[in-house]
Amino acid sequence: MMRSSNILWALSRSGLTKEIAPAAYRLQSTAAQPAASEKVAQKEQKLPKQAKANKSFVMNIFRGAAVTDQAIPYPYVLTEEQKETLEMLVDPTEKFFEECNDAAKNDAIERVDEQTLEGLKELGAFGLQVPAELGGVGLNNTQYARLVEIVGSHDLGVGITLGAHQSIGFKGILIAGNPEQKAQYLPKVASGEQIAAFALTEPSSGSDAGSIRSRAVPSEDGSHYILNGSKIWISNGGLADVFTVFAQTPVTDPKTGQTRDKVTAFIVERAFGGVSHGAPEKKMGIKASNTAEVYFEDTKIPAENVLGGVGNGFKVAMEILNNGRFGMAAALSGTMRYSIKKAVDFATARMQFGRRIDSFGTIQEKLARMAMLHYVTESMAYMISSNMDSGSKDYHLEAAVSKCFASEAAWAVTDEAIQVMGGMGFMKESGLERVMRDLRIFRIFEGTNDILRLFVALTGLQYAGGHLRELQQALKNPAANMGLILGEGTKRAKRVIGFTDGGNIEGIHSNLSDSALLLGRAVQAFGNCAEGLLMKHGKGIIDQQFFLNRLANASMDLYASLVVLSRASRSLNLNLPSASHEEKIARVWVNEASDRVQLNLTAVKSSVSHKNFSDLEAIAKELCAVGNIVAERPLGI
Ligand code: MYA
Repeated sequence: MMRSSNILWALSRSGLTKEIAPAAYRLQSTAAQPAASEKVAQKEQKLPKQAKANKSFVMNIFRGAAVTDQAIPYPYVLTEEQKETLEMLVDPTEKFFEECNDAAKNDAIERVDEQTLEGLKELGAFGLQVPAELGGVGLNNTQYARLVEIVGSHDLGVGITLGAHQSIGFKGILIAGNPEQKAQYLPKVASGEQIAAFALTEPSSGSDAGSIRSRAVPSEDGSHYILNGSKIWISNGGLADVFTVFAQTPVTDPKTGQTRDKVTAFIVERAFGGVSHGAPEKKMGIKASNTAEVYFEDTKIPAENVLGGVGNGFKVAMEILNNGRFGMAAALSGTMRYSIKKAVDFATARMQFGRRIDSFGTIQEKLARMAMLHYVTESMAYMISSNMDSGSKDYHLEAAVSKCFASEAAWAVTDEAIQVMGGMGFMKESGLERVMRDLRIFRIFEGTNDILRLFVALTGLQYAGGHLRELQQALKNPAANMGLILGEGTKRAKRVIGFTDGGNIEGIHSNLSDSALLLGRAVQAFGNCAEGLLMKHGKGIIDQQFFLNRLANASMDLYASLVVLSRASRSLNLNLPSASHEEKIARVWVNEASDRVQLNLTAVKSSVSHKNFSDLEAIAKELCAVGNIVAERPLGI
């Protein structure tokens, strides 16, 4: 009686009649454009997503559930044969980067040295995931991650050349291409004979990927399209022979007969004509990689080069990006290894005040934190690659989290490595200055971390909203939905009244049981907070970015905690030599992460934070109204 009345209380307060609309997380400035505001209105009319089964841990924490199927035990997917193949590839790749590639030279000449490019082609590095029968190496995501890690530890500029080519450039052909498209294009891109690029971003369309203006109009006989438009900041844009291009195309709805523009993906060859590019961009980092504007002027594309179906281009773009994001975590865990090794080598050799500096607590804390950030990133990369290799489709939020986490962790780690090395770290010859410059872009491209945080929070809330709504529907006919009400409803009601089942996470090694409990409780608190936000704001939550960012940060900490607990448990179970080291990392991580989660959840709930948020909003508005710093100079002159 008590329980069900609490469910009803929760639902009556849920505001679900207001319903959470699909994620319309564009920035307000873009919503002011007529096309965008029309799009937002269309979105708001859509009904919320119904509850769907989803195995993603990150998705499910938004309803307070710790779904660990994809995470515990820590997945290991390689067969003996795949492991042997990988072993055969790791040493030559390491050797190639150590002996044949010169990252400093590539950075200085602002391109990848010809010999390096040729060597990489010979190694098969341009077609790592292309099936062997189409001329590639045929690696799965996990094998690919291990090789990408090597690239990331040596030369991020080369990494972007390779990544823009295969992680996004021709990935669309690999995952959405038909057999003819695969047979036609994959052998040439796999060998490196043709370089590929991904052309989505435009001058007026960055994070708001759906608002692109390039347009492809079908010919009357339907045999081809004529493409016009320009793309900016295209990695490999000046080198590529084959582009995955996104453009608006007119699409007629068979039901209403109405025609409106929808995004379509095309495979465009430079040889089709009308394709040109600008000069290589002058950049802060990843200078060795080519970045250029690309122009399409009356480019004639055969109709059979539509990729993934007419009007499906936005989904194709998202799938390509989702699919490639774990690669960034893999590459950057390699970069972190490089930076940490530099810092450790220095700290164990440098004498100050009569002692090696690694004996000081200040340096110890820095090194330990660097190792923790690396451990989380590496654990995420291989967990996600394994999930993808096991056929999971429920990894998009995890991939977005890993991209944000890795890019921020690698920045923090390299920054601290420079700090440990002091003046020496600041010198070019330390090899960290280039890495620091190279790393800055990783928080910006492949979806800015800001947009990805909103993507994670809003997608999670949308999912939780679907579950709440399902329960609301079920309560209209309790007799027919007793199972759902008793299952979902009781769990939710228990959380709402603060009566939990202990919130433990099953399958974690007993040495880490306290940490597992902390994580379980934090997940429940997170679910309460997320549902509370839904109940309070309904679809208005879309505009509450101060709250959404805090939810996203907490969700990142929760996923990070899960991956380290799972990986350390595996190491303990296998009695690996590093198990006790990993156990310590996991324990400290979860203790500190659970404190940060609480802080973020408190910020969502507390009136002091709410006042802070409205003050922050006002400060920013005042700054923008004045167009500069508002506070008078202390000297008045
Ligand atoms: S490439 C350019 C990168 N650009 C971006 O990443 C653009 C970022 N923007 C977006 O992702 C979207 O526009 C956002 C949504 C997220 C803002 N997965 O109405 P909507 C669905 C699956 O919310 P919008 C570069 O940087 C959604 O559910 N589905 O959309 C080069 C909805 O479905 P439905 C998704 O508000 C870097 C529909 O789409 C996703 O317009 C070079 C509409 O959604 C998703 N993620 O915007 C890197 N998002 O209609 C090189 C939305 O069914 C690689 N949806 O409700 C380096 C690799 C490492 C090195 C490797 C070495 C070898």
